Amino acid sequence: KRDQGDESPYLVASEKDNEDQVNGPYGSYPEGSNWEEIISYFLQKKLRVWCQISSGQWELGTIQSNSGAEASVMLSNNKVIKVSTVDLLPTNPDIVEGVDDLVQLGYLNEPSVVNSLQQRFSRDEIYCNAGSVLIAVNPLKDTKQYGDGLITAYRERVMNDPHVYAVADAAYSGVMQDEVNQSIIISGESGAGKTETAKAALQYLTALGGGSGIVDRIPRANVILEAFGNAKTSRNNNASRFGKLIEILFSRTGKICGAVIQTFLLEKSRVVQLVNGERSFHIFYQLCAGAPSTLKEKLNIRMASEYSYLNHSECLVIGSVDDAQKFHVLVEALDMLQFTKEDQEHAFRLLAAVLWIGNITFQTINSENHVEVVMANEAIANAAELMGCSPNELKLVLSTPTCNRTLRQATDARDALAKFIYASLFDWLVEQINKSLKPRREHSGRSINILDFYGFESLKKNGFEQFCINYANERLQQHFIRHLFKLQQEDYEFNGVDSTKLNFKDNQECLNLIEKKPIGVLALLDEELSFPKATDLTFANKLKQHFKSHPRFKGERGRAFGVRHYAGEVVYDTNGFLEKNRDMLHSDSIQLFSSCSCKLLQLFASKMVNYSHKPTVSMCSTEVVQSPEPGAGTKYKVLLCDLFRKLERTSHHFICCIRPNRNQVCGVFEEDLVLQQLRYSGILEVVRISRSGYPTRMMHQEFAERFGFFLKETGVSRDPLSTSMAVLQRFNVHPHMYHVGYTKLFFRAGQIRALEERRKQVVQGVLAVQKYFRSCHS
Ligand code: AD9
Ligand code: MG
Repeated sequence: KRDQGDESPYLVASEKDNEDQVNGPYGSYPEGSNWEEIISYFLQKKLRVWCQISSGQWELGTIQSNSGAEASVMLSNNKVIKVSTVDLLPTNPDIVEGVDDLVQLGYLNEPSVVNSLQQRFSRDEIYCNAGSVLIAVNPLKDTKQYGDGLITAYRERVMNDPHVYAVADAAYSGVMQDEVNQSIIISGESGAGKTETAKAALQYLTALGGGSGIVDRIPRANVILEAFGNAKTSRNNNASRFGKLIEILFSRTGKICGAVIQTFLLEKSRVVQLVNGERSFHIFYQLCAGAPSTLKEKLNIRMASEYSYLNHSECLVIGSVDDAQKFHVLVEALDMLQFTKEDQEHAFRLLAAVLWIGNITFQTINSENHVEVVMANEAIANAAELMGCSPNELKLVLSTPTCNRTLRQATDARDALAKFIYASLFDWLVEQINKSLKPRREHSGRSINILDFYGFESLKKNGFEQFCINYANERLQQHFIRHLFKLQQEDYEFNGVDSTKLNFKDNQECLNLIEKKPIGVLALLDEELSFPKATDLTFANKLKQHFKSHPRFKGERGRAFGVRHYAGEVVYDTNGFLEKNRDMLHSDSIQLFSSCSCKLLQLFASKMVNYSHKPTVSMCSTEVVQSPEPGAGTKYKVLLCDLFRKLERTSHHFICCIRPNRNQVCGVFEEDLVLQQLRYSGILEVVRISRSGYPTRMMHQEFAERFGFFLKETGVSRDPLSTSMAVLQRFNVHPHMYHVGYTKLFFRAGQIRALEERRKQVVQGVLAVQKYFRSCHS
C-alpha cells in the first residue's frame, strides 16, 4: 500500500510528518521513525490498527499476533482475520479521533480522518476544521446548532468549536477590523448542504450587523430565490438550480446597509422538461396549492396535476413539504421586499401563462407530419389571455403558416416561449430584490460575499445544464486549489522556504479542455453556431476528433462524450447542446411579447431587443444567420471569470460541505462516499500541508503593523523585519514554528491564531478604557 503514494498520498505520512509524530500518543518512537517502524511498534505492542479488508474498506482491529509479513487481527465483531502488514495503518486513541481540527490527528491517514468525522457526526458535531478550511457534514436533520444563543456565544468567544458561525465571525472581524473585504466560499456536491450553510452564515452576519430594516429583508430575498430557483432533484429535495453570490454591504459602524445578489445561469430547461421523480421549480406547486381562490379564479390556476409541464415526471409533492404554506411564506417575503400587490399578480399571471403554454398541443395536418396548434383545447385561449394577446396571435407564433413545422419543431418553439418567460421573470425578480436591498446612502465599500452555487452533479443522463454546472464547480475547485496550494507554493519558492512539496491534484487541465480558445469545448460549440448544417452529432464528432488524446476527455458512442472532472467522470449527451447554446428566440416571438398587454412581457421583449440588435434565427429558416454573438456557454464563462476575479480581491474563507450518504437520510454515514469527497476536494492535502508546512503567511510590514504595538517601546524606530523579530521574541515563539522569508513571515498551524487572541484581548482592553473615558467626559 505504501506504493499507492500517487493515488492516495495520505495513506502514507511523509518522513517529515512522522518526525512530528515521534512523541505520539502511544509513547516515544525513535527519532526519524517511519511507517515501518511505527507499524512494527504497533505489532509488537499489540495495539489497535486500521486494516484494509478485501473490499477496500478500512476496519478497526487489534493485533493478536504477527509473523512479520502477516498479522492476525481481531475486528470489532470478534472475528479474527489474517492481514498482510502492508495493509495496516496506525490508529489514534479515541480521545484524539473526533478532534476539532484534523490537523491535530497524531497519525494522519485516510481511515483516521474519516473515522474522526464519523465520530463527530454521530455526536451531531457536524463541523470540523481542516486547517484553515471548515468541513460541514450535512446532518440531514435539525441538530439544534443554530440560533441567537449560539450566535452570542460565538460573538463573545464563549464558544470556539468549529462552526459556520466562527467562519462568519472571522469574516466580520476581517472586514471591520482589518478593513479587507471578505468572501465565504462554499463548495460541495449536490445535496452536501451549501445552501443551508450559506443561510447560517447570513443569519450570523445579519444578527451582528442588524439594526436597519434592510437586514430582515436579506433572508426573505433567499425565500423568493429558493421558491423560483430551487427544485426537487434526485439528489436533493431543495436543489439550487442557479448559482448565487450575495454581497452584504456594511456601514463604517459595522451595520448592514444593503446587499447585492448576483445569480448565474438558471437551469431554465427544467420548466419544460423533467426527469421522472424530479419536480419543476417549487413556485409552480406553491402557486397551485396555496393561491387564494380569488386569485386562482382570476388567473385560471388549476391543480398541479392538470399541467403537463408538472405532471409528466410523476412527482407532484415532496414528502414533508407543505407547498400551500410555503406560498404564504413567499407572499410575505414578496411584501417585505416591497413588491407591490400589482407586481406580485403580474408575476403569478406569467407563471400561470407558462403552465398553460405547456398544455398547448398540436395536431398533424398532412402526411409529412406537419402540425398546427389545437385550438379547441382551452390551453391556448387561457395562455393568450394571461399573456394579454389573442389566441390567434399566439397560434401564429407557434405555427407560422408559411413554414410548416414538424411536431418536434412546434413543441420546441412552444417550450422556448415558456423558458424565455420564466427565465426573464427570474431575472426581473432578482433585479427588483436588488432595488429593495440597495443601500439608501453611499456605503463604505466594506462587504462580505457569500458564494453558493449548484453542486457538482453526475446523473443518469447529463445534458448542457449539467455540463455548465460541473464547469462552474471546476472553476470553484481551481479557485480553492489556487488559494490553498498554488499561491502558497509560489510563496514558498520565492521566499526560499524549505518545505514539503505540496502534492495536490490540479484541475487546470480539465478547465483548459472546457474553456481554452480556440480549441476548447465551449469554443467548438460556438463554432457550430455559424455552420448551417451543424447538429449535436456533428458537434460530438468534432469534440472526439479534437480531444481524442486529451487526458480529461473520453469519447463515447454516438452523440455522447465524457469528461474526467476533478470530482469524477461524467458522460454528457450532446442532445440539445447546440440549441441551448444558441439560446435565441424567434424575432416573431419577441414581436408578440412587445405587443402583449402584460407589462412584464413588454419589458422582457424590450430587453431582448436592447441586448441584441442582431437578427435572430428562425427555427423554420434553413438559412442560419452568421452569429457573431457568443453562445450561452461562452457568456457563462465570461460571467464566471468576472466572478472569480472579483473574489480575488477579497480575503477567503472556505467551507467544504460533505454529503454523508447517497439517499438523503439522516444518521447514515457512508465512509466510502465521504472519503471520495475528501479526496477529490483536496481537503486531505490541506490537512497534510497544514501540519507539515506553514499554512499562514504575512508580509513583514503587515505583521509589524499588526503586532508591533505589543513592544511598548517609545522612541525606538525599527524596520518592519526587526519589529517582527522583536514581537516573535517577546512572545517566545519557537523558531521551529515560523520561517522568515524575504518578503513574508511563514507560520506553522495555530501560531497566528494564538497571537491574534492576545492581540484581541489587548485591543478590547483598550477599547473598554476609551469607552470608559468617553462616558466620563459626557
Ligand atoms: V445543491 O448543490 O443546491 O443541489 P446543497 O445546496 O449543497 O445542494 P442544501 O443546502 O440544499 O444542499 O442541503 C440539502 C438538504 O440537507 C437541506 O434541504 C436540508 O434538509 C439538509 N441540510 C443541509 N445542511 C443542513 C444543516 N446544517 N442542518 C440540517 C441540513 N439540515
Ligand atoms: Mg444549494
